[in-house]
Amino acid sequence: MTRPLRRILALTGGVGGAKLALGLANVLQPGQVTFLVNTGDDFDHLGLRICPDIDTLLYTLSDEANPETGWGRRNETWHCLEALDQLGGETWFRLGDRDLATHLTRTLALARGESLTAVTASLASHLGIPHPVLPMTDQPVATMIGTAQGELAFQQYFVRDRCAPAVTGFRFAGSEQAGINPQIEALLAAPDLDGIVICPSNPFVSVDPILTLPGMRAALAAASAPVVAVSPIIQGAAVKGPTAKMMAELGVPQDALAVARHYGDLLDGFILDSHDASLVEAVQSLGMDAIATPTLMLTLQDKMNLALATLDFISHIVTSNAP
Ligand code: FO1
Repeated sequence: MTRPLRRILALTGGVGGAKLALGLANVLQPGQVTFLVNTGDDFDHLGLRICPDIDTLLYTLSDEANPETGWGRRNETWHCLEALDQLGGETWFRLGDRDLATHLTRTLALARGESLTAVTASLASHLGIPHPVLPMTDQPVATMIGTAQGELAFQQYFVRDRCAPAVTGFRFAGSEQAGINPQIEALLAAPDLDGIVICPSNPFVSVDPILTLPGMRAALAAASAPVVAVSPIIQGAAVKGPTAKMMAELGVPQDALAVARHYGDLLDGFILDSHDASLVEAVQSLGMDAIATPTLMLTLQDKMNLALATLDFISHIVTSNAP
């Protein structure tokens, strides 16, 4: 017999993570799921504070996301960017007219002294999102990409250089001075937290900035809720983004097993795609539970199905761990 799950915490980064987040948001009640978002991608650009992963999640949860790119807003226009180009401004990072309203609102609020947590809560509320969306920290953390040509700031590597440079390692500048968002710390200690989900985001640049925050791994391990990750790799390839390319460049095998090994003893369970069912036993031999289920999320129904499968898996782990 399994009992209904109470509260769930979902760790998420960019576009891949936001898909499962949307599934969870659709199958859970408001108040049942909290989203913990990577802020290592955040940067200052054109005088504005840009928080790409927060905005991708906010737009996805409010049905405002651009369906072609997964980031930015739907029905976007680019008049400001075109005028900027005419004036010789920087246009490699594409900020749409409607998207600019978010960056303006955030930048002004931060300048007034509001925390990123407060600004994000206000944006989420104005976009009609009933679930808490929490930045991993209120202090600035900047993901830096080590490459053969030297270190690059994340968006220079990701957008300007289109992930072309071979990566040699990662650094999360400011992480040592950053504190875990206090609301996350409280949730991790809450007795009704029943599950922690690591969404299928890039392990190196979307999830590791979260896990590297001082005390985060220990707080996740100390939580009574099981930690379950969904593989961002299917049959050796990433659905979107540079995860598989990074694995090859780092000399790590390009498969879902390597992702499970990367998270290691943090995990109680790992979800593989059905196409990788042959890896279930190898993942279990790492000392965690494992299942294989369809993880490719093309439709809203796919996202909800994966969310339900993830919650079932958590229930199964909770039940089998019960005294
Ligand atoms: N990604 C791109 O590939 N090109 C862009 O021009 C771009 C602009 C952009 C603007 C606002 C925003 O919130 C996100 C944007 N992204 C863009 C996506 C973003 O940089 C990455 O997807 C994430 O940082 C990786 O998770």
